[in-house]
Amino acid sequence: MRKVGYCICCIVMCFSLIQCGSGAKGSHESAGAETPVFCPPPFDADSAYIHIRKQLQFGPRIPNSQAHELCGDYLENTLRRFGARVEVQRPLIKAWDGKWLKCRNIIGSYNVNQKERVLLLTHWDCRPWADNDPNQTNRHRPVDGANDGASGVGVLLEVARQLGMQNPQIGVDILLTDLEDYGRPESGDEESWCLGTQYWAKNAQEKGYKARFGILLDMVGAPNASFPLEGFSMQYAPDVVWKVWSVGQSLGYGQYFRNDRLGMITDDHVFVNKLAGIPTIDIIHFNEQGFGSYWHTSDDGMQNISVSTLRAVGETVLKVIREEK
Ligand code: AHN
Ligand code: ZN
Repeated sequence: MRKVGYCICCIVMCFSLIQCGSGAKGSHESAGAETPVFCPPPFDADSAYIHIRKQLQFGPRIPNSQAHELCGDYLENTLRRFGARVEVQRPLIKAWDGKWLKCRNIIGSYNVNQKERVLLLTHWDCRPWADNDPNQTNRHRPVDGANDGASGVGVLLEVARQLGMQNPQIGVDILLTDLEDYGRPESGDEESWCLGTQYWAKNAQEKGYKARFGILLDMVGAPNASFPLEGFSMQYAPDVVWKVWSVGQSLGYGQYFRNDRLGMITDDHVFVNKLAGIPTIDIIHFNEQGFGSYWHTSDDGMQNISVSTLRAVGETVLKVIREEK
């Protein structure tokens, strides 16, 4: 009985070594049969989930709060721990209500000397007001931002961990932007949103920073999420949309990466396109009914985060990166 088990184990191991070996690239390739073969680790969606929960444990990450300060430290340290070179921008920015906000954009970079680069971004701040809450008394309270904020960060931290274990061929910059969600409600004042990204993009333009393309993640954790072809993404970067959507669909995630066009959403990618000139798309959950019933309410907690959705987005983004040469 024991022997049989051992043999089956051997066969499985040999088979997986052969499989990994055939796909292996780079420095591990050349050697003979006894050399260990490096198997690229897949995206771990549970790890992304834990990173979301961790952010929520600080409390709402609203500007000028202690939770925001401590979570910012955690994000910087985590990117460093995952092998990124970390740079931080900390400007003071005046918001539409006249308040001065302590902005913190966090940039984690891989392959810093590589000229060819891809930009991945997501906002990490929380909206200070749950202004869509059905309960009037909740509307002046901050949101917990599990989906709206923490989900994109959770996915990109796990992407970072994977890139730290196996370097991509292309350079990658992971930008965690601040002050996205401080926008003036129902005002049409588009510039009151995405303050951190506006600052980053102006600076990038001045410094001559370039990337082949950018991918924004926003609200990528909802159960049965739907990511339609968003209008600004299709206007500025249709090729990037099709590249990402076809990878997502080839991995079997066509129920998330829908093929229909819907809406135009003012989000961080608009400012990266307009101000920095980098063709950038938005993977954002919405449908004909909007961004979900819990959007900007007190119900945006872990109960509305699905590991399956995180996996679909994370595997897709990581595969897009690995395929860039
Ligand atoms: C507007 O509501 C103008 N844009 C949506 C951007 C957003 C808010 N993403 C998350 N929260
Ligand atoms: Zn929001």
